[in-house]
Amino acid sequence: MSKRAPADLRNTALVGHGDAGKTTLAERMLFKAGATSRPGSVKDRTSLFDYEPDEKERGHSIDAALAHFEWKGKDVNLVDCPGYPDYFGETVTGVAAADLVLVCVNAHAGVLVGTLRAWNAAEARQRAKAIVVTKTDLESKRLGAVLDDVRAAFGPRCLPYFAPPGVGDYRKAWTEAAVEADDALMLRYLEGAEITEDELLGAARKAVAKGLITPVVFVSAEQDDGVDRLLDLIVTLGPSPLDVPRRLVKASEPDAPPELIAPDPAAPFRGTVYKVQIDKHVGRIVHVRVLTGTLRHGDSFVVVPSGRREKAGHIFRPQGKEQKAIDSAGPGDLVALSKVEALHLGDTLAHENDGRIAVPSRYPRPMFGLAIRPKNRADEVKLAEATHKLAEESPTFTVKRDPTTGELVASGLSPLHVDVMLRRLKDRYGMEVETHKPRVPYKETINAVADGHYRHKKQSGGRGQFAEVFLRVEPAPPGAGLVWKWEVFGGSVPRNYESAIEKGVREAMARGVIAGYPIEDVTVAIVDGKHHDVDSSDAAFKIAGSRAFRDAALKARPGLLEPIMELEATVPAECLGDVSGDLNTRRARIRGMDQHGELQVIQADIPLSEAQEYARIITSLTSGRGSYTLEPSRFEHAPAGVQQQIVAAWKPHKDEDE
Ligand SMILES: Nc1nc2c(ncn2[C@@H]2O[C@H](COP(=O)(O)OP(=O)(O)OP(=O)(O)O)[C@@H](O)[C@H]2O)c(=O)[nH]1
Ligand SMILES: [Mg+2]
Repeated sequence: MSKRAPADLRNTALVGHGDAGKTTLAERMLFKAGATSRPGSVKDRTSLFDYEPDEKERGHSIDAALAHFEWKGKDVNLVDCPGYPDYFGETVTGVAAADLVLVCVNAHAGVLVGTLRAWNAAEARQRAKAIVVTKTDLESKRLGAVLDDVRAAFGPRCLPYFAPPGVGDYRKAWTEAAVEADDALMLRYLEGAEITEDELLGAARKAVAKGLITPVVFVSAEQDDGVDRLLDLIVTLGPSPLDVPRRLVKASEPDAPPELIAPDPAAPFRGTVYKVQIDKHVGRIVHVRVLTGTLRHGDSFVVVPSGRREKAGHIFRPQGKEQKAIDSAGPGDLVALSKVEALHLGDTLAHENDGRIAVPSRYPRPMFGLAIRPKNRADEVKLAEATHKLAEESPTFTVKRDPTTGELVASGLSPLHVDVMLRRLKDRYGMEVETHKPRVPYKETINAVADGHYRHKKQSGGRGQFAEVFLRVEPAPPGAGLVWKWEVFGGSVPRNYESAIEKGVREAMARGVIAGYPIEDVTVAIVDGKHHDVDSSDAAFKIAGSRAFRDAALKARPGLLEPIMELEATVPAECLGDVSGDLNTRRARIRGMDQHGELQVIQADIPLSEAQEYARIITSLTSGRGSYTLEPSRFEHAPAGVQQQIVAAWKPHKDEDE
């Protein structure tokens, strides 16, 4: 490919609900532009975008994939994103890379939850947008109604770009919206002056970049209808990287209003890592978007804000899974670097460490977890390495040891997402795991003030063991953990045993007293005790501290705290009754409801134990048309019924200090 100016570059992402026909459309665009000799097909497993073996097998996209082509002298980068909510992290990735986001709406299905979420992801990053109505061959007679649906959901600024038959005439609305982006033109328009096509086009381009107009195009990738018009739209109305200032913030104040910088090719280099990929053969591939300046083969740069210096070896331009080496990359270029082990997703790279980073993308939190264990116990270390690699690639997938339950928990956006990742664990790294539902990490606490006492005495010939501790426990505020007090007067317990006693108390707290979960948020005051000059020791005081605490905690009305999550469910309005009714049976408290066109958003607080299976529940309540997010919020006292069940199920093991 010949090297072009940034003004001729068009970074474009295809997003939208699953099955909208995005990959098929991307293939058709590549083919029409002459970049491929025939359009690849998802069904025949020949798509250049869905190149991973599991994408071919499952028949849908899982990872965002990039390819490029030329159209009418412009250089188009196209990122095809998966549509299913299970892989929503990849939509965020595609939006980060693009200047124009094409939100696809299946003509047959209309605006769906996935369409709304994709639109919102583009809005959140202030990207220019266009709507692509796909599969028009299935609904050629209803396109006017589809446009109405789109305008109801995304506003009256959604205007058809070349209306097909049956879709009214929007020329006047188009002109009026376009001149809004250009004050001088607006004046002339209001005075009734003649406005040329070129002037109008210039204004329309600005209007699209500013979000004043969202063009709507109608295509059938399968029938090859409207695809060339979409390509024309991208190159004529889509912003170039030079039209969109990049947003920087101080690494130390990421929430402050961003500073805008012009994407100048002559400025010093700055770029951002928008995707990390671990390839079986090539190893680590780091995808970088150049923000300003130029990156040349062999240049070195620093990671902000750590200041670590790295070197760009070869610079590649991806075409699906193929990588072609290029010499340099300028503003807007989407390039891949290999053999740079220490670069991570979201890193900002720059010529010098000035503490300024690109505004980071926001990914949804993993909300469905499965506890995992290697089938072969000897593989613990190998498993940790492999899951680390997987998690590096996928910002919405984590593998962490739960500090409370000790379980290794793999978390993703949905059961399907976790399933896909665990299959990759097996296929790519040969690691097979057993899975089970994770235990809920409850906590214990106390609800009253109580005194505790223990006298530890053993005489078994030779030197004995002696220690006696009196203490008091009190509830402490949430989040306080352990508040430690030493109230011993007169030296009945020498201060040099304090740390041994505290150690004993902490061990007893970690073991819990009613259900085996750690006790938190208590004040422990050591008030009195006895020691013996010969027989007392740290070990003896540790035991006494531990037992005295247990004695007090059991008398202090111990109780169970359960984790509460913030749930946000987006469902078709007609499912609202079923979804909220179901939430009421799960001890959830509904905090708010919002209507967005045909969709309803419900906010609620729900105990984690009731939300672990929510992915399956919402799918069945909405026939797969609902989606949700879940964020940890706080701990609350578990109701008596729940507490009794968990306490009854607990089988205490013998005290470890005996
Ligand atoms: N009738 C018709 N079918 C189409 C058209 N485009 C795609 N399809 C079919 O729709 C199905 C889904 O197409 P994909 O291109 O995989 O859709 P996608 O949006 O990439 O799906 P995800 O990646 O899973 O989000 C396939 O069976 C295609 O053959 C079209 O223009 N008309
Ligand atoms: Mg796809």
